[in-house]
Amino acid sequence: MCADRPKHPTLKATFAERAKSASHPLTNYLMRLMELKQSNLCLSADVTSARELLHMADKVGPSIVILKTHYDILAGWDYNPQTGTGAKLQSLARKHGFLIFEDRKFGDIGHTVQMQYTAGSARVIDWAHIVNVNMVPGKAAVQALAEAAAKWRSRVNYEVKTSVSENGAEENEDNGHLGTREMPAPGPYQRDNDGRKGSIVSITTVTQSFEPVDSPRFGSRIDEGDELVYAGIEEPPYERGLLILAQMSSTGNFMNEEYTQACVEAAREHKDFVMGFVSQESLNSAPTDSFIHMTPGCQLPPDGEEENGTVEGDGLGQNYNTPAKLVGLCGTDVIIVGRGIIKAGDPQAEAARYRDRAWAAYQKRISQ
Ligand code: S5P
Repeated sequence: MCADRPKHPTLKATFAERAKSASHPLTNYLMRLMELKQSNLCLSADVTSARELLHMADKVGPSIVILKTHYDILAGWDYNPQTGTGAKLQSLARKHGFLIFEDRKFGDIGHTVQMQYTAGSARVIDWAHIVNVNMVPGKAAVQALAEAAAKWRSRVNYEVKTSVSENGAEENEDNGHLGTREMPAPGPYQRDNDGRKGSIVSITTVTQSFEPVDSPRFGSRIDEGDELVYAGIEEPPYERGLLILAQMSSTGNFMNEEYTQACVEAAREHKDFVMGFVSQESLNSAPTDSFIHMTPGCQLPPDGEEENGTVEGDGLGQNYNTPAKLVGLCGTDVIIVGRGIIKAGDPQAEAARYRDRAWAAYQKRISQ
């Protein structure tokens, strides 16, 4: 299943060693977190409601280093930037020590992916440390996302202050991101005798300005769990990271070797934003490559049958391999597990089992 590639030095190095040479601050952080939690497990929380997602994140949080979401499959996602589902996830991430990876697979022209990433009701960039891109439209999508993230980063230490005033709003100035915006809002109208809308008699002005803040803007303290912060490591850096979807786990996908290599080239061109890949194997090949690899399509045979058990696909194109194969043989770093954990009778215990097996495979790999 994985290509017979020359062994790259990153396959033998510990995550602590690789953290030091990581070109992306979030990769450095993640690798230190992995060593601290002794976990290279990402939960793909493909449940059906935002409520279940938060419940699952809280239960499984201690075993994982990344929580992967598909926000658009969840019923009841609350879009409020301060108190909604994204903010609550951020809170759980701080409590348990994990990063959030929105598996959005952006795949459009640069301008559109920028808007999908930073705007709209979900405002993915505000709560997801990591996102991924499906590079079919070309490298420009990577460049565009990198620019959007850099712009977002440049204003992250500022918070929006909103004030409202009545009348006298002469100016309507827009100084850009760090300036002041004034938007006339509908004010009271005088009615004609027959009840039709007449002339405007007052103007309400909503003023939004960005002010510097010392505390993290996106670590909103929103519920009782907020006081808890995972000990032993600082909070993650503000930098956002990208994974390029370079290989897929599904039967008959169209990502051939040439395509995968184009993904690797794009990653090398944007090392300050691209952390690595969603792939089926390690793609580090140049001496200076230090990318991280995350791999879905992972399941374990039932407990007690691991020695001789096999894992079938899901009947819808998904293929599964064990952590031993993916981490040990194919050299991936993080396993991504969805239904193997969330459909288990005891997801918490099952997550611990996957964590143990994936970590053991990593330890075996670096010791060989
Ligand atoms: O090649 C891929 C890439 C991804 S991101 N194959 C995948 O399965 N995924 C995602 O990983 C998929 O969208 C799903 O969220 C998860 C696998 O879920 P599982 O239930 O099959 O473990």
